[in-house]
Amino acid sequence: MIRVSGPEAVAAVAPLLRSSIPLAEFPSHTLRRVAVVDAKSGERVDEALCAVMRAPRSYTGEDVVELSCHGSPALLRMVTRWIVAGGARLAAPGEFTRRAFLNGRLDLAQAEAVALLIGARTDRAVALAARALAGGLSDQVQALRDALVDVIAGLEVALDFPEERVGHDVGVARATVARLRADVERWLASARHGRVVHDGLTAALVGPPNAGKSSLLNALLGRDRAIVSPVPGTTRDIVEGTIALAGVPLRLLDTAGIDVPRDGIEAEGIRRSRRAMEESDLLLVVLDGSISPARRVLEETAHRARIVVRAKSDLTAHPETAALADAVAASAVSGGGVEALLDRLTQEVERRASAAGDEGGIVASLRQIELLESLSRAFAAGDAALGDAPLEAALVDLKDALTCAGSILGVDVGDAVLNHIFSTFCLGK
Ligand SMILES: Nc1nc2c(ncn2[C@@H]2O[C@H](COP(=O)(O)OP(=O)(O)OP(=O)(O)O)[C@@H](O)[C@H]2O)c(=O)[nH]1
Ligand SMILES: [Mg+2]
Repeated sequence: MIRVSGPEAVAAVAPLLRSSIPLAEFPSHTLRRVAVVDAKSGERVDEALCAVMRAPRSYTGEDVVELSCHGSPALLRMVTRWIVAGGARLAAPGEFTRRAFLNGRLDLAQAEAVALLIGARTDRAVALAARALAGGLSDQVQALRDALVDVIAGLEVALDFPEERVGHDVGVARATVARLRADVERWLASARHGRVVHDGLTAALVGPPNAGKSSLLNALLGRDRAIVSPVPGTTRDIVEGTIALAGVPLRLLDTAGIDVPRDGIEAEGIRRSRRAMEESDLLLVVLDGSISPARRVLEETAHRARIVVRAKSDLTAHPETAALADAVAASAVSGGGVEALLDRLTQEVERRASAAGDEGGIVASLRQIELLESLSRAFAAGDAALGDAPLEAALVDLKDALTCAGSILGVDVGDAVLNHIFSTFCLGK
């Protein structure tokens, strides 16, 4: 689809189209069949569907023409080139959404939700981003702003007319600030969980050589991803694959077995294993269940969030390994225990992704999360100042809070912030 936005959109596209009525007379928001022609030679290159959405009722708030062609990259390049020759220019990344924001069609939290929606990798991440796009966070922050403006105005009146007992009672103001702060804390917790749903988690399979790590990776992924062999030290590079558990992308990293390296290549492999461990949210410590447990790896990972796996559970278990508390037995050969391991993993993922389900769930950009944190700090300072400092001091903090809330919605944010946000979008969005 080729999208053209701006006051000259119709003029830029019209010369390329042949249709029963001229493009300029198309009723707004209706789809019509058109022929796309080379404006110079008049030769037909495609049959397309075309819609004109007139300002201000369009995505960008400007006149928008959308042309759905058959979609060969060569054809689209050609038609785009002709439209550019007709007076348009190529859009910058995220420029349509930026214009939508600048024209008041979306607030900044919603504009960022567009990027989150595009980047969503699971149904659950899509649902969270869609809610943010529909104004989930925006409505809450807008209501908070209104309440805060009310408190600030009341306190200012009280400050100006100290004798007359008008404006806000400090006790009432404090109660409101405490309530707003509690709201922000709740949103923050929710947004942090939402980030997990959006970004996903990483789990590394670690353990001694030959324990069955690569076989287990393949079993968990349900495909033959990593090389498996009876020779210890088969895996050297990190091999990865992603599965979705509870609607959260989980990146699995298969690593080189950790032992005393026999050569430089193994030493490098083990160095990479340790780096993968550091980068992971969770470890799957894989032990060969048929031999005595590898104490070294167990000790090294003792302080980490981990699931211990007794691999090769189809073989006779070694009594010491079988005695390990809370280990999950699994066999990549028979498939036994793999479901139970996936269930354990799902529980771990679910615990990090949501404390109380997605009810009222929020996914926010990192920028929004930082602003929510600043907002919470400003409320804490404001609350303390309302307790024992002059009103002026509390007002400074509450006005800081107001600025943070405004920034989430895009009030008075500068070009630098907008450039940063929209540069992360893809072209055409
Ligand atoms: N019986 C049985 N053998 C297994 C099982 N899983 C792996 N093996 C065998 O154990 C050997 C090592 O398996 P890998 O998956 O390559 O082990 P690894 O931990 O990735 O080994 P390195 O990459 O060398 O550290 C291979 O011969 C596998 O066929 C299992 O569940 N049951
Ligand atoms: Mg391996």
